[in-house]
Amino acid sequence: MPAALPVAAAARLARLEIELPSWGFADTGTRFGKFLQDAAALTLEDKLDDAAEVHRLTGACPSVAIHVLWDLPAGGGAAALSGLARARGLRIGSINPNVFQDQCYKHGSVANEDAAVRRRAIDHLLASVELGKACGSRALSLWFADGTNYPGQGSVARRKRWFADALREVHAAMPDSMTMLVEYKPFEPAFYHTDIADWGMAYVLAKSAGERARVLVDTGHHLPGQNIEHIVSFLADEGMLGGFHFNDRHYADDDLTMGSIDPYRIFRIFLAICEAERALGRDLPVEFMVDQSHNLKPKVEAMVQTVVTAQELFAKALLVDLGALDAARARHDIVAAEECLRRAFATDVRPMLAEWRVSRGLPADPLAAHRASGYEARAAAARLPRKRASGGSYA
Ligand code: RM4
Ligand code: MN
Ligand code: MN
Repeated sequence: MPAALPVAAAARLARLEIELPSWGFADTGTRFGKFLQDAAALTLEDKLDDAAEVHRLTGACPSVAIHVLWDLPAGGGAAALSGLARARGLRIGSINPNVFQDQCYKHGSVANEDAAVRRRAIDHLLASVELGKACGSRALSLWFADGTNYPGQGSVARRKRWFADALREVHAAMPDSMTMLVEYKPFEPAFYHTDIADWGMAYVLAKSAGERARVLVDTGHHLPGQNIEHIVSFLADEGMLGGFHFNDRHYADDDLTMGSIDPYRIFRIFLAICEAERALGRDLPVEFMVDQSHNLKPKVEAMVQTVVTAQELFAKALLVDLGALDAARARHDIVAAEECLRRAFATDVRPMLAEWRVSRGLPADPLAAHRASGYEARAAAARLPRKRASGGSYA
């Protein structure tokens, strides 16, 4: 294996942009409790400051995903939003509507039996399109909590049609520059059936919504044993892979740091991307986003760790000799094919990445640079007095 990153791999890695979630910097908890951190962000400005710090350290995170009601509880403010991001060297990334927290959504949003609630949910989605237009966002990222808890509670087919109608209406309102991302999740908060439970349902709804709708793969949203890289390859080959929400899991939708539990899985997902890009002859037009809430780790540290991990695992995937892999496949040499993966995965890419970062004017070790910068202590000093007064916000 090479001592420095091969030129093409270094160039591709430099084009890997990872979108950070605003909600990853705020105090969050579990359904049993929420433990506040002195330096956790309270306001949208704090969240953008934190995201800018991660971008300064890694050079890889120029955009921030917005969760509409968590970041703009009062609504509006789109013009100010892009200005706030721009002032920090960032741009606004995906817009994430919220049709799950208000009391009216107790029995669902666009699949609610009550037409007035369905209308209200669609109106919020349409307002989110307008927000995205105003701040130049290129993605409307949709996740729905809709589902049922008990057999007989809902008509699956009728709910499916309501979903299809809603997504079509929202798609029709999107500008050409915007992609609709349809996220799936097998369960939680619903425990019997979830309306968009897997990639197949997301695919069907995206197809019926319109030509700029794609599937979003959240790596934490699969039942145990699911082969995620298979889904990624399949969707990419269909031109229906829209993006990722990266995180790791052990049991359910745990939102743990990417690669902390199963780095080989993330490596295989990146390899699926490398193979799809080779077939396509260019970079896949997908959004690489993080969806994590670090309720115990310091937020900025966890996010830096995430980005560095993503770069390491993508670099390892870029080291796979795809020519040798195909040659081994052609002669049915299973062991040689698997060894192509194992050799690349076992390579310690950290020295190569340190050198690559320095050559780009970035800290060799972003996490160490962050710890040495005093950012956390400064953020805590500035935020703690405000936090005492307000008690913190959920996200
Ligand atoms: C979901 C899903 C969405 C996120 C919500 C809050 O599990 O991952 O992407 O916006 O949580
Ligand atoms: Mn997600
Ligand atoms: Mn999730």
